[in-house]
Amino acid sequence: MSLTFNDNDSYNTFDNDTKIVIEKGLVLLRNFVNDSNCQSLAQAAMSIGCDENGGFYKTDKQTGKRILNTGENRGRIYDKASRFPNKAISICNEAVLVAKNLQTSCMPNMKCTHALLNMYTTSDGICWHRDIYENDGKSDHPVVNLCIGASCKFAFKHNKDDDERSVILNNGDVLLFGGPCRFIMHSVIEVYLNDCPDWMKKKMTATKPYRLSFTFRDSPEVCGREKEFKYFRVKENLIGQDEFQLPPTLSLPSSSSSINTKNKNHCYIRKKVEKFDGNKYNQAIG
Ligand SMILES: O=C(O)CCC(=O)C(=O)O
Repeated sequence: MSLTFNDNDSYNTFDNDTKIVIEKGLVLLRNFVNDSNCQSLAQAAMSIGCDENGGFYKTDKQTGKRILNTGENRGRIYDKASRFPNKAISICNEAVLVAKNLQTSCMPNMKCTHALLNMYTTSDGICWHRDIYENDGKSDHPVVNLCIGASCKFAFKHNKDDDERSVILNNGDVLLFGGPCRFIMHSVIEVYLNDCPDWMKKKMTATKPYRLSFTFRDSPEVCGREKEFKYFRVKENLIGQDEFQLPPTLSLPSSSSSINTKNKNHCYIRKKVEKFDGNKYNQAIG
């Protein structure tokens, strides 16, 4: 498939208003990828996702029907970087460069070895977790998250008992968490399928609106072992989250002092209202 990309992404501009250090190690790059490149990346993602072997779907053994491979409303593909469009990897590299150069960002470098591509087909998001597994990468090098298609509410906090903070991620936004935020707890609280770019609403394809996230990772330890991480089943695989201890080299920023509250549209704090809900915890996870 030939894809067209253009060079008008916002990383080619000097627009600093769209580059936000939420706190040390947590950077949001608004509208980083232009709409037409997002559309091309979505096209490429859907083509990878339709792959009979290793796409977003599997065959249900009981019904023989094609279902999403997480068993939930989300399709998931984890693989080496070379399986994904070169443009996606270069966006990741540019985002790291930009984030590193922001004063106070404390963002380490990273070399993208792998990517995880999620496709959300309903408003269901992903439950609270930390990216602590081998395929997430062992170092404090950032996880780079590119949002395409429908928007979502993405929440984060350092500790279970902290107040939840969140940002709305829109088509073309990139969020990086590395350094002191590399192991931050995060969750996609909700996907807003109605809030998506025009090209997704148009009847170019039969698909309904969806959200894609490319999350790029520096995980050289799993090179050649990608098959081991092809599936992630919540009940069997979401282990060790409660016992997780931050590596001693990574000191936690004090919860509220470093939060960027300059623009409430970018980042806001929500008072904690929920109790721990075991059922919710067992929802889909990547
Ligand atoms: O889809 C997202 O934005 C987040 C995905 C995520 O949390 C993960 O893959 O660990």
